[in-house]
Amino acid sequence: MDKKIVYSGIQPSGKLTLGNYLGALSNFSELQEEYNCLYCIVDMHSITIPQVPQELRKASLDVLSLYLAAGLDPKKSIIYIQSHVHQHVELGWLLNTITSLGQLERMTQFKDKSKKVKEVDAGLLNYPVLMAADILLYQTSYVPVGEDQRQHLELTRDLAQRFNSRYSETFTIPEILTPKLGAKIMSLQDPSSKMSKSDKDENASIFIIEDEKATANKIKRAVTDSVGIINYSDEQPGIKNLINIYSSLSSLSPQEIVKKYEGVGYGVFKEELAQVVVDGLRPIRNKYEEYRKDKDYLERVYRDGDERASYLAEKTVRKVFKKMGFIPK
Ligand code: AQP
Repeated sequence: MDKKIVYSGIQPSGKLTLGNYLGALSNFSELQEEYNCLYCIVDMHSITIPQVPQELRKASLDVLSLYLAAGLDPKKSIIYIQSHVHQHVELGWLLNTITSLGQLERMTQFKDKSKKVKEVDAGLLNYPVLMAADILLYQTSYVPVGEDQRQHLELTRDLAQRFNSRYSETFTIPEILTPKLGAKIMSLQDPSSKMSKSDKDENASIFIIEDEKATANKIKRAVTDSVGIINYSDEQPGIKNLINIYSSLSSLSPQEIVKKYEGVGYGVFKEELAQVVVDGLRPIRNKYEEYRKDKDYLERVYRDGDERASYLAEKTVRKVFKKMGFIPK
């Protein structure tokens, strides 16, 4: 492998949202030309929140189909399922032993997600360590993820540096690759929290796969404000979020959008935004069904990905075991 490595993954923890698309998925395919890419369905992360087993199985194949529909090519990239490559869990455990508890407790996602569950399991706290293992296993240089994952990537870099200085140079230090606009897409119903596939309110998220009418209705119902003027300002977080969505799916910058809609009411703006979103998602929506129906092809893709990913992961884990003092078997 002479090209640099790109690594990313998405959890099969529900229906993927426009946030997942703009923050991650839509940026994956163009990287395939320049880098050696690994794209993972991170099912072991999903179980940090309770899952219904048959839904998890279904959602894993849904994510795989979306990867393919978004243009990921199994001949160019390694596309695989995390639980098939046991080295993720092995490296995750080893990295846990050099991770400080305080650093994990300070993670924003941990704080947010632990508020939403009755009982906080250790898996939720340790999630970023498994994520670090995912990335470090493959000597990754770049990680294309949304802005919301920056803190986890910082932890990954800290762990890699800590391991390298304690046991000698082992891991490549990865860098985050955020989308051009870089915005976190917020909930349509509460612009102070991010659009998230586990949000219970269906109106809060646009799903990549849903009826065009449902998409348009959700945008129509999106929470705005009483100012009545289209501004790109923190004082108007609902409108700002809609402008970010518009800009991410068009060639217009937020400032150009503000100019275009000067003196125009929210109703018209929302209607035109709905058209931009529906048009932007149409290509992936059209291709998705074809892949999702073809179970044999999906199986061939993930089996081949497993083989190629396992080979690379084993090389790293063997090196790490040796450096930490385990007797080779
Ligand atoms: N709202 C968002 N804006 C921009 N990017 C986003 N991502 C997620 N939400 C937004 C990006 O999507 C990728 C996959 O995320 P994930 O499935 O691994 O987990 P997540 O970040 O926790 O995403 P969700 O939708 O909020 O899932 P749940 O509800 O299961 O926790 C990442 O690259 C992320 O940056």
